[in-house]
Amino acid sequence: MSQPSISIIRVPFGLGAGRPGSENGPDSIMKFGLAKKLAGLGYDVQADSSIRLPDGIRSPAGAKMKHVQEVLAVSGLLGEAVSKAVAGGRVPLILGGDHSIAIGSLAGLTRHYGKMGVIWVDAHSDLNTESTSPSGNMHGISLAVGLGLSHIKLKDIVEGAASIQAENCVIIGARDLDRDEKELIRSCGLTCFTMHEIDRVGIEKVVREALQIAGAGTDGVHLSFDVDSVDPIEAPGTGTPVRGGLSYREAHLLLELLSESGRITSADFVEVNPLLDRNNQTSKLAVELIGSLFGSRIL
Ligand code: HAR
Ligand code: MN
Ligand code: MN
Repeated sequence: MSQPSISIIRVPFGLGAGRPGSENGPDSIMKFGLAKKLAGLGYDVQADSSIRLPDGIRSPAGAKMKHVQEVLAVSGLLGEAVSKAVAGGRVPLILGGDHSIAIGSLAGLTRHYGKMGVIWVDAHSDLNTESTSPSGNMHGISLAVGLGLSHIKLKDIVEGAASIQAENCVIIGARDLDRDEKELIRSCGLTCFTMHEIDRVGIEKVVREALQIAGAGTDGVHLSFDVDSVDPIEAPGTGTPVRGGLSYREAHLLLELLSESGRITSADFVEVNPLLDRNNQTSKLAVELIGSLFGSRIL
């Protein structure tokens, strides 16, 4: 059987984060050999797509949420590129950029998948809204947008898009949640496997349960992988590091198990910040982890 083809979509956009640098993530991940790695695993790789913020788009200064217009513009363009990849039978692999770019991914994907599961691997839950955000940074609201909880709706970004459902949505790796996010997690019906659950039952059981939740009756499963889910010892190059994260092996095993399941139909890898990295450790780790998702094995 031939492997599906992969469309790597670069999104060099970092204005959704509170500090600069994640806009350099895509080029850095590519520089450390992603396309070659995937080609070596037998995939046909299309890697020429890059989403640029159009000239002249600037949000008014002084608003609570920062760079909303820029995020919307990039989301629209990314959504169309993702949609085109799926329509062409290719697996979209989206390289951020900060995590606000997941808004565009979800918009493009939900045009095609009527009932899509989402596995959100992150130290954070990105479940703030315009009213609860403590920072005004758009990367902290992206999952809430996906769930239809923000003023921003996916259907206004890509025609034919729709919100995802909380019951098919799972967060893995959380350890830094704001008060309103915790309340929302308890009330909205999504599943959150914090680091506490991972410590107690192990990453394998957590991933199996996550696949059941995101995979039950769904026609696609999107993985949104924020590299700050990994412990800062292994992934220092990220804007909002939080100690106590996934170990190197836990991160790999998570992606290996997702790979084995055969259920993942698209993925984001976000929040790699080369300006904050040590010896390009985080970019190199991202290449390795993406390799695991697409079938790279020790033996
Ligand atoms: N919860 C905080 C906020 O809303 C911090 C978000 C942190 N950033 C991320 N997202 N990297 O996963 O601003
Ligand atoms: Mn995130
Ligand atoms: Mn995060």
